[in-house]
Amino acid sequence: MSEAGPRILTRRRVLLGAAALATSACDSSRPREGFLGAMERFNQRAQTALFSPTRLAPEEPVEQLTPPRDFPHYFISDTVPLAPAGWRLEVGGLVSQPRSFSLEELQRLPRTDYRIRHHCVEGWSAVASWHGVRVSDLARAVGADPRAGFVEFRSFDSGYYSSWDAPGALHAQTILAYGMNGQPLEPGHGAPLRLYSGVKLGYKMVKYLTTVRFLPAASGGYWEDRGYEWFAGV
Ligand SMILES: Nc1nc2c(c(=O)[nH]1)N[C@H]1C(S)=C(S)[C@@H](COP(=O)(O)O)O[C@H]1N2
Ligand SMILES: [Mo]
Repeated sequence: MSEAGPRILTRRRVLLGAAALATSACDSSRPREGFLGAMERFNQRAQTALFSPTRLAPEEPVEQLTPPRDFPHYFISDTVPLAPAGWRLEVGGLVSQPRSFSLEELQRLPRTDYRIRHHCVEGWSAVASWHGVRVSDLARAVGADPRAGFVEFRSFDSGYYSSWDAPGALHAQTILAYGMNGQPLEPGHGAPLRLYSGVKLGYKMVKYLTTVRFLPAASGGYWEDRGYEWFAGV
């Protein structure tokens, strides 16, 4: 797949100044340097300060559901990535009990359900209901160190990955989803397990998960390394 430069600006970015409007991530091959890089660092600080861990993305009414066949499918591999036999989720980093989980083991942890809107940086949005286990519940299960300010998510989709600030990752609406619209997650949407959230843009929600690591510093991300905003809050 290919993604064009960000065509939508988050409300906060618009509020934060017209200067952001004058720039496009496509203008520079090294968008993190110079003016745009300075703007991103400024935005990141401002967005982190504005982020409310208790604010919830609005639940959508059932009439707003996007017909399932119209919900786009994105993956960077040439064909739909399929889970390797014996798939397990590895969880490690700054945790007291690093371990791996089968899907059944994850499904025995508390389940969270919601119906919210997805925002892709390419300009489309769509609504689905999602269910899975909160990253915060997983963090508790492995004894994540509160000093881990970042969480990294990796996949078996040609190395696609992302890293999140801990407040975003531990938000009540950030889950490792194993179901969509009441059904088991389909391969096109990231089976067996994907990240989903009400607080980030689509490219932060890594599908086809393999590992979750609690880290003392941010790593990058597939699109983030190509100049997309790292914080990417909605
Ligand atoms: N592994 C993986 N995760 C990914 C992507 C991807 O290409 N590979 N694309 C991201 C983008 S840009 C979006 S908008 C959402 C799309 O999720 P969907 O395919 O279920 O609509 O997945 C995100 N997670
Ligand atoms: Mo996206």
